[in-house]
Amino acid sequence: MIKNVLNTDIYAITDSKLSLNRNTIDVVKELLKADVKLIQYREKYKKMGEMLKECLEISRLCKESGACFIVNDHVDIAILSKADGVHIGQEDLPVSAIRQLLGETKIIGLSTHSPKQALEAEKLYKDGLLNYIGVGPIFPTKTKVDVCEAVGFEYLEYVVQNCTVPFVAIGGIKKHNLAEVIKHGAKCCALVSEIVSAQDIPAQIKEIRTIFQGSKK
Ligand code: 3NM
Repeated sequence: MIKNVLNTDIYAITDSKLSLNRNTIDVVKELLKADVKLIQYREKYKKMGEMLKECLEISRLCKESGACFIVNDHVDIAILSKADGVHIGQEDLPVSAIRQLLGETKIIGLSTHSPKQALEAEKLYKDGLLNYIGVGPIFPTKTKVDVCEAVGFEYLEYVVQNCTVPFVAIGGIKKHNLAEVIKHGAKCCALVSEIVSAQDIPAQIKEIRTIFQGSKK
């Protein structure tokens, strides 16, 4: 059976451009202090060497805390840093090729933005190649520059009703709209700017968790 890492409420994703000049390692330490169990390293503007160095350290910290560590896009860095897996987009290498590189035990997540992509991902999941999908952007977001228009709740509901692949809702999710996303069926949500741009990350995580607890169906 393919491993499900989305059995947690918050999926935190790094972005040093939005982190109020804090370095990524310090942000990850704050996330771990707040007991976040799923962290993705997503840095679009750093050199490969710097990313590898940071991922080696984050991988170690996550192992120490029992958190799952996913690297965005860079399979090579994921392998070298002994991360738990990678998260890729529709334009990256096919999931089957990445599975070949990573082996059976690692996590592979794939961003999806339409019912067609969800159905393709569902097949990959049933074939034991893919672990989870991202579903978004639910709301408009400035964090991901090359992403399509917001898909709204329509696409989220489609996935809830038609797919068995584990999914994480993403894109423009903030404290003020999180309850609605959960009510539409999302059990795991990824928030980038809302978490990494917070002055006090553990306090922000606590508030987000309270919303999760108050919104469970
Ligand atoms: N992926 P924020 S939207 C990284 O729809 C990412 O696949 C998306 O950032 C997708 O929480 C997104 O700051 C950015 O809106 C989410």
